[in-house]
Amino acid sequence: MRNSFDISAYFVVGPENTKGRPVAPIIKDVVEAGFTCIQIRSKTASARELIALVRQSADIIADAGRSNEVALLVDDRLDVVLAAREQGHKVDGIHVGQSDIPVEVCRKYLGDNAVIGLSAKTTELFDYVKTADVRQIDYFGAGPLHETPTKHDCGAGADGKILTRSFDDIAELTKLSPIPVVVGGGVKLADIPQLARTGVGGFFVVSAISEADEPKAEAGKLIETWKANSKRP
Ligand code: TZP
Ligand code: MG
Repeated sequence: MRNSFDISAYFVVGPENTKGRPVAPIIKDVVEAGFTCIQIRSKTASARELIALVRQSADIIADAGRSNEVALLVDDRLDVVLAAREQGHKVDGIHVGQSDIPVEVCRKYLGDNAVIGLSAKTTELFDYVKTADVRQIDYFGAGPLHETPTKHDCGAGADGKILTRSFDDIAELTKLSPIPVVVGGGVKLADIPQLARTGVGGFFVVSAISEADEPKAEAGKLIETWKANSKRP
């Protein structure tokens, strides 16, 4: 999976994002619409709830016949990834932030074939992506494009002010980074044409889909619009 993963259309979700609706049917919609990466992320669910969601997601991806194309990742929780794997579920990797479990430790426990993503530093972003040791990392998450209620502190600097990224910033970041970059934070359908034209590796969304009245239709529109505007093959 590490050599073939695709971050172009990346959905992040947990039970706190779905307006009280069950998460698994929304994941099914998104996988069927053609998303390439699913990240389970919850700051409220228990370990058991997360493991169950990982199991359901792995089954959904397998039932769609897309286990070799769609990466299933978990935010932060190395313990959940290990427990789910121990129980026989296919989880491809983890996404961590700058204050989470170090990527070297994740790599040690998850193996060479795992996909490991890291949220890039908010401050001094350009210098950071140029100089970071990326040997253990498969992609950077970066943003936000806009302030977002889904993650209030996303993009906050030391002074608490939120720093958002312009499309020009994202194009520059894409050129500087030695590994693929996926951009999110406040991304909506209307942003996708310009975002795709920056050449960045992909977009990630939570609420654009998880709060939509019709998640499958919304996921389909996001993918179509990305493909119609992306410079990548
Ligand atoms: N990481 C950075 S911003 C963000 C995460 C998980 C949330 C993005 O949510 P939304 O609803 O797409 O703005
Ligand atoms: Mg984190």
